[in-house]
Amino acid sequence: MSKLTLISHTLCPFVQRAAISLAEKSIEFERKDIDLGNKPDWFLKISPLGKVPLLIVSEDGKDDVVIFESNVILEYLEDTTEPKLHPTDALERARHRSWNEFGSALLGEMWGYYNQKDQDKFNQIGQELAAKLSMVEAELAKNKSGDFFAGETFSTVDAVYAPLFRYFDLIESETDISIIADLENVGKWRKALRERSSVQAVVASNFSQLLKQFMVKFNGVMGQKLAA
Ligand SMILES: N[C@@H](CCC(=O)N[C@@H](CS)C(=O)NCC(=O)O)C(=O)O
Repeated sequence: MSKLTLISHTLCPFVQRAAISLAEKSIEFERKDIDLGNKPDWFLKISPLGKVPLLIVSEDGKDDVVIFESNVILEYLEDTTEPKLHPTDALERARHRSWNEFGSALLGEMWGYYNQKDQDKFNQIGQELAAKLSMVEAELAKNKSGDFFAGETFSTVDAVYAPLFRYFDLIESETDISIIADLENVGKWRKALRERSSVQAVVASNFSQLLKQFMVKFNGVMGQKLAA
């Protein structure tokens, strides 16, 4: 069995997706959080993009292998470990991968949203985020039962979106912004993810407070609302 080390950061949503998958599969791993504001030399040497997460796979008698990019880490875990979170049907699996890519794009937009200093651009990104999540709402409506992306079973898509929804949870609880609150299926999905033990397990108990401090520091439209 390989030894797995997840190079992480306390707040990183991309790290969380890998950690959630590992928790769902009950796989032991070592987590090493680093300071992204002061990246250690050993990290810069092994991270081609200078980003977390990295999954270091150590096997007896072999050189360590560094896997980077969170969706690739999820795929590696799907290829090598049980239970599978991906569907068995190839087309369904491809659909899940497509929505995982969409989830990465949404995280990019979320970053631009809470960084934004210009009120008009902030409003525009908010509308774009809401429009994209309406597409997710329509996708969820295809399920006959169950509140996860695939209905009853937890999948990698759940691991990918759970960290995104933490931003919305914080924003809705601390400001007057509720750009996706009227999306019914997304609302049920968010609740199911919030209650999932693997999702809860991958962040510190003061995560919301830390995330709030992080977003306030940017002193953008969102930061000012959160600080008020
Ligand atoms: N596409 C990458 C994104 C990872 C990413 O953006 N990580 C951020 C932290 S959440 C990072 O390491 N940023 C450091 C930097 O860009 O210097 C993935 O999916 O793994």
